[in-house]
Amino acid sequence: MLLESVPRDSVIVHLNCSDADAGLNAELSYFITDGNQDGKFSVGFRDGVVRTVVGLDRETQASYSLTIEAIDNGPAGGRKTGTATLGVRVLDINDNHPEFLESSYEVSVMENITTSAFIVQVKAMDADEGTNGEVWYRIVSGNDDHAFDVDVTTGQVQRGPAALDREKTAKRVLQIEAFNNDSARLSSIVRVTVFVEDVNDEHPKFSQSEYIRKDLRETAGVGTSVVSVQATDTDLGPGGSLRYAIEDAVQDAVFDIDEGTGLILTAAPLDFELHSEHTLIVSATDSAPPYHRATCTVLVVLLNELDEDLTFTKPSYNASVAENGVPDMLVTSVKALSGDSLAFVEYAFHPDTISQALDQFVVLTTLREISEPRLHWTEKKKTCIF
Ligand SMILES: [Ca+2]
Ligand SMILES: [Ca+2]
Ligand SMILES: [Ca+2]
Ligand SMILES: [Ca+2]
Repeated sequence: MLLESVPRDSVIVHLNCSDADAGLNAELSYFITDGNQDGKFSVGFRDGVVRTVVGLDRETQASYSLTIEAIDNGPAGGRKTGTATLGVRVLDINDNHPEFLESSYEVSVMENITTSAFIVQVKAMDADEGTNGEVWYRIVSGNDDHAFDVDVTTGQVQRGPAALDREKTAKRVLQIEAFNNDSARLSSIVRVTVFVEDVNDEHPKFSQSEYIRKDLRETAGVGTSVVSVQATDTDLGPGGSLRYAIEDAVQDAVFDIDEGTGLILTAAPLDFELHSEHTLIVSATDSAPPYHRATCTVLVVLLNELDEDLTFTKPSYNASVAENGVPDMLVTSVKALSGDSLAFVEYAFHPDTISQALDQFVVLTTLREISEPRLHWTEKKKTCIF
């Protein structure tokens, strides 16, 4: 038995043949006559020492059966021969790396595969024998997040504890090592590319949770742009294609939305006096099952405009004053109401008011609540008609 690592020119055995004759008739010559086709062995012509000529390789040939002949030097025609068989068994050493059957591996998987789901089988062969040829596997790079596992003995790659996410990384590249688990640790590495295929697993996201449009004129016509909402969805194809809708208008439905662009328009006349602001719930929904949906709020605040008439509480007011009344005496109060929800109403005498009245009375027009403007007596006068 020989280790395959035996150096060249090593002595294997010293043949010890004997010949009962004397002189030349007993002088023996040795030859290998069979089993040495690859010339790995030699035998000393005279001394019968069998040696290795070159290094051996168990993986090429694990055993030899050498036929060795010994011939005496008797006269030609009368030589005697003897043969012996030398069995040589070559013992293994770990001198071969595991080698992957493929130069690289590529596979596609859906991003939502579950833990332990099968991904790909890698396989390496090792020409050595026994534990020297046992191949173990491990992932040496590309798996910092533990999205993959490889079975140490079978080389089966499966999903690990962490989920895959195409939106984060659509192509994963692993380096997998096949190795002999001994001190020599012969190994080789193969590249495994995993293409992560999309599924519709992302929800639309609005750029803001609330959009506010202030100062929309209540007289804005139908079709006026109000505000544009925007949502994004990072899935591919229909799973990332969004449609907008007004889900719920708390007040009357006076708005419409472009389902493709998210632009909100007025769809009916507005009226500050009816609703000074509008709150809408707007949704964005993707276009593939299971149809993920997100919502946002849109607040529209109207701008009041003077589109309503002012009316006095009475068509006419009558007041009497004593002719000896003193200046700054209260004569009467008038009150006007506005349909425009104005905070202030300003009062003044009508331009047609007669000049005597203008000389003798004054209307207080300070910007106060509309309730109490007062006419004041300024000078004696019997009657005033405004
Ligand atoms: Ca090996
Ligand atoms: Ca070997
Ligand atoms: Ca989606
Ligand atoms: Ca996706």
